[in-house]
Amino acid sequence: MCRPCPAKSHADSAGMAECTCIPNFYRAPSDRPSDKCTETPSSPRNLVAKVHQMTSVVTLSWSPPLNHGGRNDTYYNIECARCPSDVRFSPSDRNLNVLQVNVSRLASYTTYIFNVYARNGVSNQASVVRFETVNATTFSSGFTLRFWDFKRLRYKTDSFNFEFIQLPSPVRGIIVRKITSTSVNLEWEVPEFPNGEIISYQIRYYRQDQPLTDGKYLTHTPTFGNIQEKLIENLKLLNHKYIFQVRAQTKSGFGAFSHPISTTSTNSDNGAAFGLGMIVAVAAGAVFILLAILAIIYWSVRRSYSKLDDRLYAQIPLSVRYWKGKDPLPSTEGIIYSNSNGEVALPQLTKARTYVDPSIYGDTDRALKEFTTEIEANSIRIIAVIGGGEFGDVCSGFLRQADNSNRKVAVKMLKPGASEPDRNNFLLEASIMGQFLHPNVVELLGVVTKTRPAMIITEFVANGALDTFLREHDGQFTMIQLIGMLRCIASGMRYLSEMNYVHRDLAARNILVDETLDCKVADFGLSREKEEGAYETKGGGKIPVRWTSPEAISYKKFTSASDVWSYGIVMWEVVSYGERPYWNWSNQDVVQAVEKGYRLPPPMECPQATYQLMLDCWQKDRLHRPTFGTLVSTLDRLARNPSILMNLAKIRENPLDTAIQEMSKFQNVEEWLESMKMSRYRDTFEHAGYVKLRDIAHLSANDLPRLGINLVGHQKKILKGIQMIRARIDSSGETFV
Ligand code: 32W
Repeated sequence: MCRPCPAKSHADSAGMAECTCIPNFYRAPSDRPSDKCTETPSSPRNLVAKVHQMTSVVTLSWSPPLNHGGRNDTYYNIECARCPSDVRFSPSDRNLNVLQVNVSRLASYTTYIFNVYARNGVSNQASVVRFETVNATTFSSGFTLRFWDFKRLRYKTDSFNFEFIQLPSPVRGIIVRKITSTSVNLEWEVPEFPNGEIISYQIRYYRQDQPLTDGKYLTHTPTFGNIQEKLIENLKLLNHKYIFQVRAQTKSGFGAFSHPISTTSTNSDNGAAFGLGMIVAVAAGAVFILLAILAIIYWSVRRSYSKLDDRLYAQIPLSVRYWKGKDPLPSTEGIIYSNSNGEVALPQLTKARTYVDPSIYGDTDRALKEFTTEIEANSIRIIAVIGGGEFGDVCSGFLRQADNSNRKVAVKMLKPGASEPDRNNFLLEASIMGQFLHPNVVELLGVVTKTRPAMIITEFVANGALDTFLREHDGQFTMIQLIGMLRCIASGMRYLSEMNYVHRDLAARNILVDETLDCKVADFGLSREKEEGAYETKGGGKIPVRWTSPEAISYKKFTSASDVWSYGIVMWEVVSYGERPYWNWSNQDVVQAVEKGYRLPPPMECPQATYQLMLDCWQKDRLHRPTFGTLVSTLDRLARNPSILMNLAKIRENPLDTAIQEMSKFQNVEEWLESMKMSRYRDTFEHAGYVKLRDIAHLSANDLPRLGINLVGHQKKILKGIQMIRARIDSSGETFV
């Protein structure tokens, strides 16, 4: 069969087996020879970058190219020149078939250039790639620490801003090139990760027999090219050994110093006594010998330092800078860079007063009068329902204030038809909240008790509950932002514990997040939001089992130390972006596992130090747990010391994890036997009439030989399995199939 060449191809003569593509047109490897030739797509259109004010997440969106090149396999790649090494593209930066991508974990107040490439199946063969460019400047990706003035009940004017910055990595390949009796020519390579434009290099040198503090510093302006060199003069090399180090500086600050390199003295050069020719000859000879020695030293030093080098290079060039004041970025003098311990004394907070248990008033109305303000119902305008609780709905609304301005508020309403005790409990919560005033505790504005329905009016916190908020922003925050949120919660809890208030229900669902990511502790009371499966009735009271310490579960020992346990769970929820603690395990399994010493594993990308803090909160002995005060200062130290945060916790496979998960998997005797690798006794149990798990729960050691299970090892294994089932039935009353 003879056919004309397909589109965009030609044949040099008639009857060719295959047609060649015309210039700039191609066939993809998967195309058939009979397919038309196609070209690369034109560039994406209407590329825009939107920077999210709060998270500094950059959203890039674009429209498809006008020309798809005659194909239908267009895809997009994103390139970002100076993005941090751990930048995150969601869903991806490669092979995108969507028209939008989120870029997160960018540095604060930095302008980034993004290229969006349109590609298709023939792009690999073409030399031109078409792209569109856009730039975006981020806001803060750190957090602000504000201080609360207890005397004036408002923020102090001083605050601290913390953020990660990228510093240049250490310079590489530092060597001494030329050496005379008084000078040295130092050479080095530019850092592997400059993380910005290098403004200068700083050379530090000191005599080996003198302390580092007597060291001298020189500045070198970068020259073009990979190798930089600097002549260092006025040295006394005849009798002394010198140590040299170099570091790079960008506008973010100095990187770490390179490994030290040393030079050894020579005493053969005796300048003045010799003739000029002699000097030159001796100097040349000395230099030659020295160079030979140095070359040997250089290689050996290089080798002995290569380990150190690895460590330096592995050190991710991140640091923290922080500054006082409310502005996003102060003048350069105001910025304090963290040093290796990063210690700075932060102002101490004034001691708070003690909270009064309103139930001692006996009469709710008296407690309310003491601690709350009555608000007229007609000054409140309800807008929308934003949540529901056991005692009624939570709504957003506006409160008309004395100066006639409207303030956005949250209104918790008592549901119609609530009983008198319900109403009392509902309002008791308000009289607890009314005693607190702290930036990290949700603020009560007033109550409506004179008219129905009764209402509790609080400040409105823009981003709602922390657990849902984190789930909606999965993976979008820097570790320092997460630490910032945790710091807020710890600070609010420190305040509450100083007031001798025990929360009993600290959980991410009871934390509110505002527009600046500041967190506020909420929910004071007995009106528990009924989250699916979060609470378990135990002897009258409801207990959020997964968040509660063992001593509080077993003998109702609720203290600030049990709040600290819950705080550890909240830390885990935060770092895992709202994962449910202990996943889908049943409450009984959680209690048993925790009792046996099992603890939640570190969430993904969790710094070891953060995980250690969680483990500290989950100490079995409550007296060994940290206090909220300690937690706040430890978190401050973490926020100021990024090198600690860089060391991530290793996730270890915990046998108990699998054991418990296994345990909830099987539903009948057959599955149970299989889980213990004891399926050989399947018929034994079946013939004896044991099918359901409940049937075997009462079996004892004496029953097993009767069934025909005679091996002692097998008996032990099966008995252990029976005990686990019994424990499960005992603690739950759960019905087994
Ligand atoms: O977006 C939100 N919810 C999901 C969609 O709803 C339709 C949301 C946004 C902001 C807030 C809540 C949800 N903010 C907020 N919620 C509160 C609150 C203050 N702000 C919820 C409860 C309380 C205060 C409160 C707690 C205890 N007692 C009284 C009130």
